[in-house]
Amino acid sequence: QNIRRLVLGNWKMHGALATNGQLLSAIRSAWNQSSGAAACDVGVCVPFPYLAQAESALTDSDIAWGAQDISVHAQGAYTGEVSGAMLAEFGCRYVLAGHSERRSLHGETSQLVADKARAALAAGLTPVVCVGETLAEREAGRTLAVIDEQLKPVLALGREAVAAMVIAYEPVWAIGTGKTASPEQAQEVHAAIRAALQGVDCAGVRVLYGGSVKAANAAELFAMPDIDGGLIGGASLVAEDFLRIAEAG
Ligand code: G2H
Repeated sequence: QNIRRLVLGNWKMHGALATNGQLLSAIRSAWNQSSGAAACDVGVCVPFPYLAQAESALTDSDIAWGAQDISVHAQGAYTGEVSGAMLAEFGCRYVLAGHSERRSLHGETSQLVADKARAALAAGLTPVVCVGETLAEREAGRTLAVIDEQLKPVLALGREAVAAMVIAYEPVWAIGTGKTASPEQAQEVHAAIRAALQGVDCAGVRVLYGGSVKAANAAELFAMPDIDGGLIGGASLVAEDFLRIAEAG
């Protein structure tokens, strides 16, 4: 099956107006001149305050933008939360749901992550649902069981919902650590995710790999049969690196 690739940057809590401006215009002009856009979708998930900047810098380009989190609520007395409708007003296409930093630092459960995915879909956004095991879970031989548990409430949203999502596999032990899963290690989990997606008739959903993806290792990861692109943290902050990864997509 030929699944269109996606390379998505996750800036995390990095950036400033001046440096963002340089980064966004560098990736915009280079990607627009590249032939890569024919084969691969590219986007950047920026901190909330910079959504308007991303929108004005990237409108009418081949690069989409999005946010890193979303409220499960549509509106109301939820101080500090940001709704899907608000993200849509700023032209977001993507929103991350359940990044491991949200799960571990903010106690997000797999059910909450599924609720966030549903809120994103309701606002017309593409949720990028992140799953991944910790080092302790991997060493205990629980990797596939953990992924299964994390996917369960998401898959329960049903075929139509799942078909409109992106899944990202990010082994927690490989995030920002410089350790990358080997292509074979990643492929094993991606194949299991693909099988779970197939169970709801959604085998065509894109499954991204994330965790210390760099220009030097992107091509070998993306060459694996069930890896459909990447979720890129640190390397998405350097235009040249991010573009090289996108070219590998
Ligand atoms: C995983 C990834 C992007 P990094 O968190 O979401 O970050 O590429 O820095 O490991």
